[in-house]
Amino acid sequence: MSIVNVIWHKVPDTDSIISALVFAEYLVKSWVEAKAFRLWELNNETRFIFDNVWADVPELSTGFEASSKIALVDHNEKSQTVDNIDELDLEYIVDHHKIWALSTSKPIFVRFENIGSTNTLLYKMYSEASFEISKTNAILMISAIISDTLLFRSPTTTSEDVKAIEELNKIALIDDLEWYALKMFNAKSDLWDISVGDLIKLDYKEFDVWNFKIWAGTIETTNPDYSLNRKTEIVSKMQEIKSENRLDIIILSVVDILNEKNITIISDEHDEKIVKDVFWVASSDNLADLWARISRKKQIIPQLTEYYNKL
Ligand SMILES: [Mn+2]
Repeated sequence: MSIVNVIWHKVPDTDSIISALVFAEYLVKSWVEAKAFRLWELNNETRFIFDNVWADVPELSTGFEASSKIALVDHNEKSQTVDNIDELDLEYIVDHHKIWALSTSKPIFVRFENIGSTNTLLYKMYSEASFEISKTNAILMISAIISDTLLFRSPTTTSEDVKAIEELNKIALIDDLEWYALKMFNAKSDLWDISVGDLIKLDYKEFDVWNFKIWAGTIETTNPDYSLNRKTEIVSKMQEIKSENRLDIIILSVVDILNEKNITIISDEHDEKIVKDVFWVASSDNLADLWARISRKKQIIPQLTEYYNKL
């Protein structure tokens, strides 16, 4: 039997990377040969978490041959996964995002729930199967849930996420979760040596609505001024990315995690008008104040999707 390659989306965040590791282990415990791969470098937050527990980072994949078995975690859209997904043998999806144009040629295993983190879902799957969770994995899974829910600040948070952290912490034994979360957020905000191009691509979702191509980037940070002060450079790079990728719209939300505020950078007048129509906010000097819309998944992408759906 050939191995199942468990992969996360192209631009990996903490939840997706840890999901891949934890789900690969779940498959192995279920007697399915599986291995987690990464498609990209880790961001500073994820690096901090892995260093903290001395966990091994999954190998970088150089691509998968046609017919390789694949499991997708924390994503399900073609625009966010490996380029040759259509040639691969998709067997599993474990995710908590919206679903767009998903189709397969044979029955597969899927598990979706409307909860704050894929790791909460994996925690439930481990519990249901009575699989043991190691201390290292418990710390990793807690970190992933903290990262996706911004320690319960995000409106995506459910009581199941809270419960999962509570239960996992009986194994992980992290004394002060607030303090630990702040260390994570500060690591994520440490962007002093990053180029503007990498900053824009740090955490973005590209998605299609019919023929429209939408790019929604986010910088979750405890230091929003750092990015906002580089606005001029960022705007011109965003214009470049927009024309290179033939995007219909590109936005970059600078999310102040601790104050729960979203200032979004917009690169041209066309996008300014759309942001105004969608979110009912005026923008000036390439900035729109989107108030407390700190969840891209719930407060940005659905609204943009609905707008383009109606065009
Ligand atoms: Mn996630």
